[in-house]
Formats: sequence, structure tokens, C-alpha cells
Amino acid sequence: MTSWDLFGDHDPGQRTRLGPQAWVLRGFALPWIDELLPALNRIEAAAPFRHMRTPGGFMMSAALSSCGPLGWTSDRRGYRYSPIDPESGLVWPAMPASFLRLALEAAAAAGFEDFIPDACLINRYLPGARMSLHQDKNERDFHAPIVSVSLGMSATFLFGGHARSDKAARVPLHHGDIAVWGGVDRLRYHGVLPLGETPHPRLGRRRINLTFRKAG
Ligand code: MD3
Ligand code: FE
Repeated sequence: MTSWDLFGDHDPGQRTRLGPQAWVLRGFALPWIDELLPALNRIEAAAPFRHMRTPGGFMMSAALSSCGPLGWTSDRRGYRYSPIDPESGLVWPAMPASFLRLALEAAAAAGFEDFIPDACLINRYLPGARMSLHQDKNERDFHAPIVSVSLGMSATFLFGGHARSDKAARVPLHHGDIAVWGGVDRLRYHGVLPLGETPHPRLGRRRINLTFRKAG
């Protein structure tokens, strides 16, 4: 039995420690939802979700958009952060003030002061979509934390170690939960199991994950 089994995973206000510098803040985003959702719709209209191809040529099942000074793109030159959305030829939509304030408050609540994200990647999972185990190592600054906001359908997050073969813990993430990780936990392998079918009352059959990063 693991600590999140013992303490439950659905109590807003609960903090679950996943590692020395990795936290899940249960329900932290719930008071912000009415501000986040309209802002999310505006971003989606300006920079529609698209499926990226991995360097190995596979299509990713989670679709991606971005907002803020830098967004995530992939092309024949590989993966990279770019100030321009290649689909529109324009800069990415601005990071909404509510997104930025929430990310800063969550980072501070997990012990990371002075977080200044310059990228917000937005993953959209439909039933069956998943993300295989990986490290986030394309950011220039590994000292800064990453803040991840889960919205919509619940998912099972895989929290691994520093080697791909390390056994990964399974952590449920629900609507409004925020994960923050940095420092010694920044380069841990992680992923998301295939999304289920149970629709969310507010967002329907999708899960949205916002990840705030200092990329540049
Ligand atoms: C990593 N997104 O976009 S972030 C990604 O839910 C990505 O869409 C996932 O991985 C998603 O690159 C998961 C959640 C997360 C939480 C805690 C972590 C990732 C973590 C702790 C250590 C390392
Ligand atoms: Fe990741």
C-alpha cells in the first residue's frame, strides 16, 4: 500500500508528496476553473490542438497546443521550443493572466518561489490517449520547476525514477489537481496511462493538462 492509498486521492486541500521535491496539490485549481475554461477556449480557437509526431515517426495520441512566449513544436529537424506556431505562422496566444497567477501560486505552495514560466504546453487526451514514459529534458533550465494542472476526466499518472526501467508508481490525477516537481525530482521519468471512458460533468470526454515551464 502506498501513501496515496492511505490518504486518499480526492480530498481538495490535500498535499501528496511524491518525492523530495515533487507534490500533488489536490484540488488546488478548483477555485480558478471559471477563469481557466474560457481562457482555454480562446487559446484553442487561436492555436487548435494538433497531433505531433515523435522523432521516431509515431503519431502521439495526446494532441497539443501551447500559449505564452514559447510553444512546443516538432518538425523534420526534431522537437524544439519555438516562439512561432508553425500551423498559423503567428506567435502563440498570450499566456492568460489567470494561468500565470495560478502557476505561480502553485509553485510557491510547493516551495518553489520566483517561478517565471515562459511556456504553457496544453495536452488534450480523448478516451484511449496516453503518454508513454519520458523525461522532460528539452528545457534550458532544470532548476526551475514544472507545474501541471489537470482538468476534466481523471487519469492515472505514472511517476517513475531516474532510469526508464525504474518501477513507476501510479498516481490518480483528478479535475483541479496540480502537480509540481523540480530540483532532484525534475528529471524523473513519467507518463499517463490510456484515458478511460467516463465523461467529466463539465469538460465531457476529454482531459486537459496544462504544463507550465521555464523553457528558454
Ligand atoms: C514529472 N504531461 O506534457 S505532467 C508532458 O498529464 C507531460 O499531460 C503529462 O508529461 C500530462 O510532458 C504529465 C504531470 C507530472 C507530475 C509530476 C511529475 C509530471 C512529473 C513528477 C516528476 C516528473
Ligand atoms: Fe512530461
